[in-house]
Amino acid sequence: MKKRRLKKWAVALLIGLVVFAIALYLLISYIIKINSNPYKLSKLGYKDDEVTKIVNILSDEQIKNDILTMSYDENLDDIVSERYFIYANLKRYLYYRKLNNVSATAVVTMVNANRDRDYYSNMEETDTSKDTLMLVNKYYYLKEDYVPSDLVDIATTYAYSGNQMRSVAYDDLKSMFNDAKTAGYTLIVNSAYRSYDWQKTVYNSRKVAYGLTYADKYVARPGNSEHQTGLALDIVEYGSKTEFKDTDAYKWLADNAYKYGFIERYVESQEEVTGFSAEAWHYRYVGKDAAKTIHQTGLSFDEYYAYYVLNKSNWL
Ligand code: DAL
Ligand code: ZN
Repeated sequence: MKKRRLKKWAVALLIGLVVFAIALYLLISYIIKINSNPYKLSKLGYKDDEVTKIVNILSDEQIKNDILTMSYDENLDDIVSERYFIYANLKRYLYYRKLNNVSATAVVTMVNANRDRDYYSNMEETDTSKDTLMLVNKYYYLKEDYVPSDLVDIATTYAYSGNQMRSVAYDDLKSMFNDAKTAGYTLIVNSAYRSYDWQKTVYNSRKVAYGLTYADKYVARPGNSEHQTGLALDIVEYGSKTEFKDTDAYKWLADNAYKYGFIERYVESQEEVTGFSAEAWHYRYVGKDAAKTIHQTGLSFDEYYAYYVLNKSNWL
């Protein structure tokens, strides 16, 4: 009799413990859930598929410190999924998208190239230690007294006399022009290194003749020209009267320049990004690795710089 009562008591205790354990488990699970980023995101209004994308791409810290402090944004999931998404630009992307009804790809392209800001605004001195990858455009400038330390005269086989460029790119230029010649095209450099003062003269004369808007479309302001880097070259076909962009020589150069570390810098499809009208003749030395990536991806150098040079952590 006593034994039986004890048995019953033991069973009741066991059941009680199991129920308690289940209740505790459910409570802990619930607490963990309501403190998790996915739950908090869904509470903010993000749908399941949006939550999945966001948690797969952003870190817990990024979600906690930034995303959860902002209100729901219907463009967030598309923007973070972009190939060239840079986390540091997130708020600028979202703001730009609010003002412009364009695709997530266009948003990332424009903001990475600083095009959410007016040309020649928010200017920063460029980091010349980036060497052949230094970016000079309408947002990054070179100081008036910047002169490359390794300028060399370009032989008249390759350039009209009086032209200089950085020696770091000279061998590649010679190989490129020699191979072009073998392919049947004689290329020549019209204009290479231009000092700050020289660029000032070019820009001012264009401004006086045609006005500010026109000048800004075709010529960089002094300090903002790639020609001051000694890495930019204006190339044409020797002796040809045809506009360079309509020549086979141009076609050869556009297709092959990357193999020698050069890129066509101002292309028609990127006028909105670079801020310059297309210039079939203007080539920029960036080195072979960068030139190859730019050739393969179709990125502008401005976007390449933002993603691959400044934001290296993105691709390690
Ligand atoms: N024409 C190019 C943009 C320059 O002036 O540097
Ligand atoms: Zn040029």
